[in-house]
Amino acid sequence: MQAFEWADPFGLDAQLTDEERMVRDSAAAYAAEKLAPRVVAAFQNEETDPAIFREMGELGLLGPTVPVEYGGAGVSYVAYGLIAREVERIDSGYRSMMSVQSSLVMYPILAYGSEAQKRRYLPKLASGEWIGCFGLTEPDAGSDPGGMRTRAEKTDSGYRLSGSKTWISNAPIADVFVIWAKSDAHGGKIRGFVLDKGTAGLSAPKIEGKLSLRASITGMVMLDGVEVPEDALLPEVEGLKGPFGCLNRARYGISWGAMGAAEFCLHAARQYGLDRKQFGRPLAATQLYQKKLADMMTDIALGLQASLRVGRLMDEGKFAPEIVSIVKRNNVGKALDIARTSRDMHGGNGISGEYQVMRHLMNLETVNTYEGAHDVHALILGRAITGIAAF
Ligand code: TGC
Ligand code: FAD
Repeated sequence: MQAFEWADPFGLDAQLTDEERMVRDSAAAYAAEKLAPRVVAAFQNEETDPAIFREMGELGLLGPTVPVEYGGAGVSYVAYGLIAREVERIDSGYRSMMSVQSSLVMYPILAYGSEAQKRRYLPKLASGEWIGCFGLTEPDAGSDPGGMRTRAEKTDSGYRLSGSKTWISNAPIADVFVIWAKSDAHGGKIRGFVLDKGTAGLSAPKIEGKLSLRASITGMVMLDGVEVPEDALLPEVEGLKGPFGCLNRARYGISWGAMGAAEFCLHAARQYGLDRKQFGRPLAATQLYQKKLADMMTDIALGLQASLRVGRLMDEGKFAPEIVSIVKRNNVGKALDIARTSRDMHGGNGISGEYQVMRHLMNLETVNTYEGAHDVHALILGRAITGIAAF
């Protein structure tokens, strides 16, 4: 009989390849040595360190699934998920920085870009020399991106983009902007454009005062008649399936990442309960405390197995977007509950920055909303079950 391992009940480790274990260990070491010492102050002071992109780039953590010929590491989607899990074990904001760059900026250039766009952008994004952002959401188009107002008008030499995007991760420090707009020249269909920092009419003011994801900078993107050449257009995709193709990858990564944050909260609650005595015994010796730990461990173990299955299917090119909705919605929802329970189990100490669980809880509120809000994923699944769109 096998001994039970509470931190890995289903033997996830044994289901990975040697390469995936190596990627995970390298991400875990980086996260523990370089990210963990910075995060409490970065969150408190609402500061994003752009050097993190270069550090991650050196280790091959940016666009890890992108082929080596374009500067990526050419590893599996399971490896990508494992990176997200290790980075988000420290902070959802750091995972956000990594996953926007990887799934929302590098992926569309790889999947929908011209050869020239791939050669120009991907190596510098992979190394972290350039930082990217992804502009889909607008002030009046969040869950319903099909209602976007941003327009691309044809000019003699290219396109003129006008409109505004909001809640855009990395935008104020971005060098590369992937922007989705309705293009008059393509019958009003949504098209993707790659814009460079410094183009006249393009600006990205910071959104100040977030109470969540404070270590990850967020901004608006203002497009005031931005003129771009013809070759700024991503040639290989048209319609909402362009941005959604990117979101499938990012949402999948989030499903692993949220479990990393939840694992931090479980491990912290377990240790706190073993160390802290009340009524003459450790908190961990009480039935209620143990039940909470058992629920947390169960949800994490099930969530990780589900994400592993989705990752394997993604690597085989055989996934349906709805299974990504299942794991994004489930794992983030469970992580949010786990973070809240862990905060409670830490008593008064749970609200202090030092114990970190409240920071995870605050971050996960954003993670539950972005990349398709929790209820929007329920509606995607409801449509799949009934055949009726109830959005
Ligand atoms: P719908 O009619 O369902 O679809 C329109 C077209 O898109 C195709 N499609 C997909 N393709 C690939 N993957 C998917 N997951 C797809 N979902 C839909 C679909 O086949 C169709 O194609 P075609 O060729 O027939 O035109 O579109 P709808 O307008 O009814 O959509 C409804 C809904 C709810 C599914 C969708 O709008 C939605 O998912 N809303 C949520 C919006 C969202 O997730 N925004 C994310 C913004 S980016 C972000 O949050 C980054 S945070 C990152 C960080 O910091 O980590
Ligand atoms: P709304 O769509 O207005 O939704 C508000 C509430 O109504 C939600 O609870 C939702 O579930 C519910 N709701 C909506 N429609 C329905 C319906 N039909 N039936 C029932 N309930 C419904 N976007 C980007 O493009 N790029 C980024 O990099 C990016 N980064 C982000 C970073 C942060 C920190 C945050 C907070 C957001 C970011 N977003 C980004 C935007 C994010 O994707 C949107 O906030 C999200 O899609 C929800 O849109 P909304 O905020 O407009 O909410």
